[in-house]
Amino acid sequence: MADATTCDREARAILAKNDRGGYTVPTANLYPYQWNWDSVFAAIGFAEHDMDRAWTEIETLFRGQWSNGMVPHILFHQVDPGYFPGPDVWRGVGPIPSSGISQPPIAGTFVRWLLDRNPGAQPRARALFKPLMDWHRWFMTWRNEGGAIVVTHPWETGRDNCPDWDGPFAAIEPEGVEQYYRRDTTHVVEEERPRRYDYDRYLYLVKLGAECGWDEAQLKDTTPFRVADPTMTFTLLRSTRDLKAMAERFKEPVDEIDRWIAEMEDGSERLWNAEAGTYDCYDIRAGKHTGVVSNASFLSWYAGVGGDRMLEQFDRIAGLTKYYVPSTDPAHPAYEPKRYWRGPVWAMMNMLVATGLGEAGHVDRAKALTDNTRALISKNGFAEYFDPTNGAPAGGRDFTWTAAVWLAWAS
Ligand code: 9YW
Repeated sequence: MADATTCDREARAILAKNDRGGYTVPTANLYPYQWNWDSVFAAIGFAEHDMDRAWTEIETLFRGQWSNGMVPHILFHQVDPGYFPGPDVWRGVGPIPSSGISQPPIAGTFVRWLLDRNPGAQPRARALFKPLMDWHRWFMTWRNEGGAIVVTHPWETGRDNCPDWDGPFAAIEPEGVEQYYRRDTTHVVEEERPRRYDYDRYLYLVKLGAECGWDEAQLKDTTPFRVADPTMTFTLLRSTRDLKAMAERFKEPVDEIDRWIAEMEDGSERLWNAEAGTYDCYDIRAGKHTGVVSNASFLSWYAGVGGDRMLEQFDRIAGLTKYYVPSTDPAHPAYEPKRYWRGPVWAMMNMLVATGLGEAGHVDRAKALTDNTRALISKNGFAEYFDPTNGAPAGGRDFTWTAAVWLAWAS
């Protein structure tokens, strides 16, 4: 087990190593581009020792914003053949080659977080305020199903192969997907990555979007995959609350923001699966809940909804494995402790969950979760994710967001 000072040093070195000049990659080789929410986590890591660099990370991300307000999940600043699917497959239509979908909108929350720590940078936060509003408006216009926020691709939630997609995917026949060559499994062992079955469907959905030029109006009617998701709904709701706080500070109007908050507070109820006693996904096409307790279910405190509805589930799951929160409930039949979002622990999700718990007054649980995650990292390194049963590192190594949350916790 490395001591805290050694870990701090290592974490800073990882951010420096993954810095490509104005933006960081999640990790070399496996993910050689700028990812949306990874960059926001990178920013709070940089904030520990370099505030200017922290702001730049988010500013670079917003340089890729589309004219309709969408901020893409990947920006392909420089083509790298080590990653598939690249810009030629996605055919994004923004100012920088990009994917055609978004990612969990945590930027508003962490722009406010940076501003609180660095009030002198108010002009930089102000310059980001309108782009943030435009992005939120894009979600509320195109991805709003009665106040629950939907995704049109699993990659959009950042929880690529979680069992929530098993039902919606079973209804999809991935016709017309050309032969392809995966690169991810040349970097990471297959057992820790999504299956071929999932990749076929990921690519099918990319093909559908690219073929219509990522026309949201058309996709809304035609895509077979339209699923309301707790990661998106809860991060957007939380980020909208933070936008409101900034609007008040900047003396900007808040009426539209208030409407969004009210809508999403109502919409969160659509994600409450009373039968299973959890927040989960809701498959709009099939008209049913997905029935999975995931680490995203516990973002309800972070969003400020549901009171302590999830507390019993939280305590049950926290007691099942040595390290928590596993991305899928270990009691679920689809749980696999090493396979990506089907079981492993993700440090950055834990940071969001712990933030919500702490704010809701569950300070002891927030501290226990943070301590558990810090012990996991100091014993096993800055991996992309970890096996909850024994902490074994999995996926990519020297990972930006694991290093970043370590530093954010330390600062
Ligand atoms: C993809 C970069 C991304 C994360 C996601 C994670 C994975 C792969 O890697 O996605 O192609 O988007 O699931 O949360 O942002 O670290």
